[in-house]
Amino acid sequence: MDNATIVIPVYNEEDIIAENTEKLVNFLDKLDGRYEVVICSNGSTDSTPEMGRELEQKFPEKVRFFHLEDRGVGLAFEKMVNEASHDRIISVDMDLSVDLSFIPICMNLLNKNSIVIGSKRLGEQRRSSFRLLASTIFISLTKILLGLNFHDYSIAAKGYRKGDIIEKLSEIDHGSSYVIDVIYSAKKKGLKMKEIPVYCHDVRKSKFNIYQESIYRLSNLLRLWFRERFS
Ligand SMILES: Nc1nc2c(ncn2[C@@H]2O[C@H](COP(=O)(O)OP(=O)(O)O)[C@@H](O)[C@H]2O)c(=O)[nH]1
Ligand SMILES: [Mg+2]
Repeated sequence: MDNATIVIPVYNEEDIIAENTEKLVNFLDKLDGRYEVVICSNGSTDSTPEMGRELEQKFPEKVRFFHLEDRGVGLAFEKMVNEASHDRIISVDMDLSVDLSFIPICMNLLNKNSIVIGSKRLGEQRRSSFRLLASTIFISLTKILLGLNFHDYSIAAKGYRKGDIIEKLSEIDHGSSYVIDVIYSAKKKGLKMKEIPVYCHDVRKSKFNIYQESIYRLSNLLRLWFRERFS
């Protein structure tokens, strides 16, 4: 039997949090094994926190909600992993833009891997051309600078074994670069990782500012490279 904790970071998601959490719960109910959905908001200013608490009431023992004051998906990830009751952790976005079939496949792969990387590059995706270009450049640089050969370092569609990543958790970046931090430290430890294609349909406006996010991610990448090279 496979048990898993599904983690979802949220920021001002009042439009979709109720509907999509219910959709996810219905999907997970049909799978074998026990699960919990852990949702963590940081700094949401709309009614997301109240709605999150209502979801906890509506789905006791299935949905847990946390709210942190400071923004940053890395902070939310750290909180959710610390809170997770199961060793298999699967990260998805609140817009459920990645096909949910990733979840059972990932659960299974986590039996033999420490990290599973769902990659939109290898699957189909309908995303804006600017986002595609920015991610192509970023993925190439990650390969050149850190020697990481994966194709997707976004938050969604990633699986982690809690026991394998917990040690470095307090050191991860507080923004979205935490994904690279976790994967890079797993590579250095020689942990087993597996990349699989995912289907992604994402047309809504990002909650991230794409320009700010590109600069932030790039500087974080350079910082990691610099630290490795000169320390
Ligand atoms: N906890 C938390 N979640 C965030 C923050 N910013 C974005 N998110 C969530 O991260 C997920 C991915 O956001 P989305 O806008 O779909 O990203 P994109 O489609 O990859 O550009 C969604 O569930 C957002 O609500 C944040 O500062 N804190
Ligand atoms: Mg999205």
